[in-house]
Amino acid sequence: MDSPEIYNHISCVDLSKNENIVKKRKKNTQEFLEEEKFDSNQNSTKLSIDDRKGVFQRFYMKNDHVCLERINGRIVNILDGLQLHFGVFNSTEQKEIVQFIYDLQNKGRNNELGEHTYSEPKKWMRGKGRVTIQFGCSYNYAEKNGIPPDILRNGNVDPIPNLLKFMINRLITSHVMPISCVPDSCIINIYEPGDCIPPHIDSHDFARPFCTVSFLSKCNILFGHKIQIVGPGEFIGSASIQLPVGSVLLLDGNGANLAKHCIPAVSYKRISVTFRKMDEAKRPYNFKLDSNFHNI
Ligand SMILES: O=C(O)CCC(=O)C(=O)O
Repeated sequence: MDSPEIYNHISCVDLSKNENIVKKRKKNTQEFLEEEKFDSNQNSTKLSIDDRKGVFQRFYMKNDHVCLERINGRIVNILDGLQLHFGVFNSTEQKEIVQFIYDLQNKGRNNELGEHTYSEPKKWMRGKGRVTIQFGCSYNYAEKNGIPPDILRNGNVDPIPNLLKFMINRLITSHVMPISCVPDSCIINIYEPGDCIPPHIDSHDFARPFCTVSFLSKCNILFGHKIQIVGPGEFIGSASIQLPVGSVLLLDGNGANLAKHCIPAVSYKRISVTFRKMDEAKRPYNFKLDSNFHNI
């Protein structure tokens, strides 16, 4: 099922397009949009308005998020360091990834995944039912006896499957994630309507930046130096960013380290896949670095 060949067709089909993305991502967004405008004007006889809109929407990055808060007497942009990327995975790839995640969920339900890989809590109240599937390491979300959440050093967790490695490869080759930060762990969140993720700052057991890819339905992510919990799955933050289907949110700087983030109870089923590189000193004791990633 998870043989190395299986997802080769995805990488091959997109290779030429990918090279274009890489070239274009080296420029800043404004330059890129200008160039796209120029290209699409040149091609105006060939491209319909919808095609041209598609070109604009397909490959670009937004990194000018601003939300000023006063923290310790200083005014800071708590969203500094965030980037929202579009067009990194096409719709066919998104469908394959979602199907693969459903297959993983079935395996998890049949106890075919590692002990700490699959978790499906009982839905005893609104906001408390998110399914998680973790690879590379298992992260203990609950704070216990004042000990902050961290990576389980002794946890038995499955290695990153090939389709998720394909995603990592794409994130690196399309310059969303820097080569210095090749992710070696991943967490899939499956949200049913009403599920949420409460306010948190990702543990410093993980390097910055890290990123999250959104599937199935759009939702808003809230940020704030402080985020108020107003009810089950209901939060008030100082900034809200929409995460469209297929987008990749990269978190770095203040957006990753100063601001908390959360996903309020979603209205529609949603899946997110978060990729992070572990601090080498915090990796699980039995962690083996994947040879495929030595030479990315
Ligand atoms: O689902 C998302 O978009 C956010 C996921 C997240 O914050 C996490 O897994 O820590």
